[in-house]
Amino acid sequence: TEPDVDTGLLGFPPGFVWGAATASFQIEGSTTVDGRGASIWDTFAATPGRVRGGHTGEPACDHYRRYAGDVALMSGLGLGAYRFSVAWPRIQPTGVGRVESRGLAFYDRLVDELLAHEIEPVATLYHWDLPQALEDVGGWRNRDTAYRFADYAAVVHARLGDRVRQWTTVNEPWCSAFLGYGSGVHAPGVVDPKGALEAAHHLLLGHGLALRAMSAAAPAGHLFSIVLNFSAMWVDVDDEPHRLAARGVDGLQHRIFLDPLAGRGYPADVLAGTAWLGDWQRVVRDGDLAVVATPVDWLGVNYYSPTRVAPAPPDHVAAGPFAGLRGVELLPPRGELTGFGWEADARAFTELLERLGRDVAVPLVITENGSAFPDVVAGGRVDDGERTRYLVDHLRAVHTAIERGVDVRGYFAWSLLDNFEWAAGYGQRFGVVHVDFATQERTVKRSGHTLADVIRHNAVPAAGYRLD
Ligand code: GBH
Repeated sequence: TEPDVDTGLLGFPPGFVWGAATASFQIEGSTTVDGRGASIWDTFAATPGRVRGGHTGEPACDHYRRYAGDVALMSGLGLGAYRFSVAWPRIQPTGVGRVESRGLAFYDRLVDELLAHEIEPVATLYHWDLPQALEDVGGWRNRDTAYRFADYAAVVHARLGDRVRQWTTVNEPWCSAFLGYGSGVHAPGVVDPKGALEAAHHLLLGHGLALRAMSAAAPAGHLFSIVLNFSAMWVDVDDEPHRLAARGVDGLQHRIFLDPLAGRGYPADVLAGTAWLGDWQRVVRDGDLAVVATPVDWLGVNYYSPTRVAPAPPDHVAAGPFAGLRGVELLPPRGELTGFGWEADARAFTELLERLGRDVAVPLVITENGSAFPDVVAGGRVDDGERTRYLVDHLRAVHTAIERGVDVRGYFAWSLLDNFEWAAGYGQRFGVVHVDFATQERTVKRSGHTLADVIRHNAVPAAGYRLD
């Protein structure tokens, strides 16, 4: 449709939720205080060669101590919601049994501070910082971890549930399974393709068990979700081999989660395509699929970039994280790239959202979207034109999808702050707020000011990158 002629703005639906997202290990620091146990990311970062520059979870954004200032910053941006994650090893230092009240107290303070600023807390229970003690007995390759996760979820929900209404179980189980146990580029750094598939099932099982544990005790109005990482699979040629290659990657990234969550079980083509690795389905016990299919209220969509796919000889095993994938080649990104080398093309986002609008029965929330670029602070300002363009282009893509009938309820920018970017350390900056890690000084970037304008208008400009 045409933009409003007077304002040149593309308006979002009334009540659309605007927020920003972070994750515990990426921002908190204070990794050894208040009884916190070690997580797999502490171990991984302490292992030479794993994280660029030898960077660790210290000091990150020192958010554990600076949370009040950070909430004030959110308030200044006009955020209506804040998506954060709870560090399991702060709550249960060994992942099982004894609860550390000082860890819970931190999230209490954070939630109270958010509510005092009228910012809705959206809590994620697992954003990759598994207690190391659980990894020592097999981590997500061990079925027991799913039960431990449900116990932990119930503890956090019981403590914060009087104030937190929005809950996500697991962030991007694909990354935990396939980067953690497939390619090993994320913690715990294991290369075991069959184990990655088993981990994927245990993550889904943990999600379902946690949902059941929480909703059994939940007051009316609590909303539960899972967050998946999505891409659009792009091919150069529209023929059968290319379509099949794209479908193969889509299967191992998307449908391996979407289908069981929707009660359809694991997709037949994924089972057939991965059988050569061995019978990973032996870990799927009677009743598991019903637990996994426990309904969610909304689906979290994390989106960054499209994926380029091409067919390869049938026995060719693609390098990288897609455990079990044969006959497919992942092509390098092209065109405009972000500082991380990821392709920036907002059309893929609209395409993905329309596809999810067709295939997913619940409303969607964009729980992460953003880009990494090196920023320069000059005269107290950060003029991140590229990130600003990425942001506005991707918001227009969301707007288009909504116009075409996709039920998208909110958008969370990744990320509020520059932070510990996993295997890339502090070298990749995703924040709409710049962080000087030496001084911990925060500077709102041009992208942050633009996000604030978007929120104030509940609209994006139809053309160009300025609102006022
Ligand atoms: C998210 O993961 C995380 O939830 C968040 O913690 C993180 O900081 C943020 O993204 C930025 O990384 O490797 O070139 O083939 C996103 C994970 C990003 C994984 C895109 C796959 C494919 C690009 N995905 N990536 S490439």
